[in-house]
Amino acid sequence: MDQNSVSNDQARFDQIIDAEEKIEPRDWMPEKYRLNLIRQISQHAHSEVVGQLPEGNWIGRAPTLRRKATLLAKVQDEAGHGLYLYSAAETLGESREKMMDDLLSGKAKYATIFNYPTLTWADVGAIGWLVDGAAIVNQISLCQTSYGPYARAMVRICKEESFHMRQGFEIMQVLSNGSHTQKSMAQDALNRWWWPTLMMFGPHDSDSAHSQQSMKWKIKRQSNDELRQKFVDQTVEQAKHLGLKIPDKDLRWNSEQGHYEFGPIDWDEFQRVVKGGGLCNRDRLCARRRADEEGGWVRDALIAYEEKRCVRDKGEAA
Ligand code: FAQ
Repeated sequence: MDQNSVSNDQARFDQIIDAEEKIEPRDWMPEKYRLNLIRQISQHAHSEVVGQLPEGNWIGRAPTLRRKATLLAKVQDEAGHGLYLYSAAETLGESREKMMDDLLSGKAKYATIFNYPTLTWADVGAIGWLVDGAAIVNQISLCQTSYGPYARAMVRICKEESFHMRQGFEIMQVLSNGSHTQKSMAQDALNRWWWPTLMMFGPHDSDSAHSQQSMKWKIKRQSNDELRQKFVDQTVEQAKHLGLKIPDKDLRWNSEQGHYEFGPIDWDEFQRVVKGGGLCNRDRLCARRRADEEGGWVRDALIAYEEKRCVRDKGEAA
């Protein structure tokens, strides 16, 4: 390709980004834009898929039939989100097999939050309220991302995530208004999930390796710190409504800024969990590897069926 056509392509790409239009799979895009998107979208997909495991742990022990049916539907939705996202990454030329291999070999990252254990039923409520709540704050922003297939997947996912958040909040509401023991369970879950949830938004802007370029390309529309602040501001009010206490002695309303100030995040813990040292990293990968092995026969059967159908169709066409 000559130099002129590359600069024309780049100019067209810049024009689409500036005009707030979407880059589509067949459009020219800078190689680094493509690779950065594959990185972010595939990590996001892995998070959805691994994210089924902490709550899946409670499907067999949900306290009522209604709770069980709702939880089943929620966990199934997360699998669906993974599929939309893997499909979006495939439009950038990445194969599903490569993404899966990277997850199963431990090479790929996924959100650290899913490496924490779900010890009580209240954790299911806390995940819906806090983890899905944080995911929505981030994903509403991503509905405006510059890559078309990712933006469209986000719109669909956000609709389902808001149902997830409501079911989690409702579990917390019932527990908070229940017996002393139930309220203590809800508080204990909030105590354990609060700080890891704040880590979901990624490192502070000053330490975020990808943010600057991703914001220029409009892959990310708001920074890690902006989104984290938005989440804190809305969630502190919700905790008050539940009568629960956010486990942060430095939390205070700053009326000049119109925001809650909060205490320091333990980034050493974040790095430890990213590197595989969380309580459940090993269990999560083992569970995904087992699922991959046990599902192998289904994939083989589907491929064999497809091959047979192609041979039959060719025969009929001849
Ligand atoms: N965990 O330069 P940045 C959900 C890594 S979905 C692990 O700031 P970026 C639904 C980052 O990858 C939750 N690693 O990176 C659900 C990078 O490493 P790399 C997932 C993290 O991409 C609910 C390095 O640190 N959501 O919860 C994390 O610009 C309930 C430097 O960071 C998404 O993925 C982390 N939390 O910003 C399911 C949303 N944070 O690649 C089941 C889409 C950062 O250089 C139950 N993703 N790192 O090796 C994003 O918005 C962005 O990727 C960020 C990170 C904001 C996560």
